[in-house]
Amino acid sequence: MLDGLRYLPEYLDATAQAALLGDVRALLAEAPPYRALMPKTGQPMRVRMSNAGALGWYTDCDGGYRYISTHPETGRPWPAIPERILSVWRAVSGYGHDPECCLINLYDAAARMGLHQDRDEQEFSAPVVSISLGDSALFRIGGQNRRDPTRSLKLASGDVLVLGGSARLAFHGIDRIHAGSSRLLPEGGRINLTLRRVTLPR
Ligand code: MD3
Ligand code: FE
Repeated sequence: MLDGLRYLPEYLDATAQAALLGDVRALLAEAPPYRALMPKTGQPMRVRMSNAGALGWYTDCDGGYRYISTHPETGRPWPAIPERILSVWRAVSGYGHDPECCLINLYDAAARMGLHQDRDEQEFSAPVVSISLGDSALFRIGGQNRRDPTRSLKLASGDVLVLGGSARLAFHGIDRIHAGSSRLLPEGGRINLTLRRVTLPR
């Protein structure tokens, strides 16, 4: 059923994780994290976000889920996706074009992400690639219908997940963060990088 799910535990060693974290810190200095607002309700998401790449994922009260090319607060274009992050995509995606979006999700110990599908893109034949840094998370993934049975995976710092095939449109979410499970981030919490192709390559 989830034929396109590839779990690559400990894909990044400690040195690679530290290097990637340095890249992420530089990105966040350029494009500060913000709390996106859920469509209609305007309820702020618990997870703080930022983006790199030509297109950044965003939501607010009026506009709904979408991709935008500039930071909602600074008005500047999103910073480019760092080469080290692109090389993970090139090594694992099996897709012949680079991603357009690197969504950076920042979780504190109490943050969760409800079960959802990623379907704001035009290109679904490209996989989504996820890189976890910092505290472990309990990740849950089901099928293409919200009520399909789910299974859980623990995502630890350095793990990479590739979601292609039927997994690309599977419902998924983060049930909890295991505070104190990693020493990569002195401030604690978890960083997830999600790489996505948004438009159809021309
Ligand atoms: C399965 N992020 O940003 S990463 C998201 O840990 C998101 O921050 C979670 O879901 C996080 O949309 C989960 C793993 C992941 C990412 C994208 C997927 C799983 C996915 C897209 C389709 C199916
Ligand atoms: Fe998602």
